[in-house]
Amino acid sequence: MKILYGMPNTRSFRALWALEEVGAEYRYQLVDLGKGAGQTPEFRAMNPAGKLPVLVDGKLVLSESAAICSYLAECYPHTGLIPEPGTADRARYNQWCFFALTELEQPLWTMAKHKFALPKEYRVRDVLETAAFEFKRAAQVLDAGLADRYFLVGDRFSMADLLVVHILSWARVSRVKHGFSRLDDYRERMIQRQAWQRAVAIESEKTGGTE
Ligand SMILES: N[C@@H](CCC(=O)N[C@@H](CS)C(=O)NCC(=O)O)C(=O)O
Repeated sequence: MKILYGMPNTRSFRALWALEEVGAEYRYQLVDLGKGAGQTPEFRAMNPAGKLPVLVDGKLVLSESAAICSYLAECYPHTGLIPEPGTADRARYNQWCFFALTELEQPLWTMAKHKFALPKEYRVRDVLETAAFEFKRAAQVLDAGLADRYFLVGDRFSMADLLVVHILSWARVSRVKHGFSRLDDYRERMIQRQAWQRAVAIESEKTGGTE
């Protein structure tokens, strides 16, 4: 059985949602980062970065949320959550996954780091405005990409949508505005998925909160 090491309201939600999308059998192992559980020797043996999520599947110990989502999609090909390798759709899928992590998420992460995640002495409040500007610029690219589309790739939901929707949700709870109503509508459509709702319910059970 697969084991997901995660904590509510972190990027491990992506892996949790992905597990629900593919219908995998898994156990959710809570790692309380606030209590230093990411820094224990046991956890760092799995992920030297001490970060969540980590997925254990037999002998495979995998970190990086996007890698976990793509891996799960490949393990359950009948779900169609990742396009076939070597196709234009797969190339486009990769494009959006890399965009999600390097362009859309990074400004949000920069804001989070400089508001609370970094030790106080490393926080620079002046970068917040720049990061907000960068987030809007990335959102504009996403908005254009969705201009005539229901999903990011082809005519079905993929893990690329999952990553991007998680990031848009992160912006929403952090009250970071992008100003594109099409992105709000897109997010709203995607979170109607039953797997998203099950993942939210699982996290809520653990915390009383939602992602
Ligand atoms: N690029 C990684 C980032 C993982 C990451 O930064 N996770 C955060 C939670 S959202 C974490 O575990 N932070 C703990 C720490 O920085 O010590 C991914 O997408 O999985």
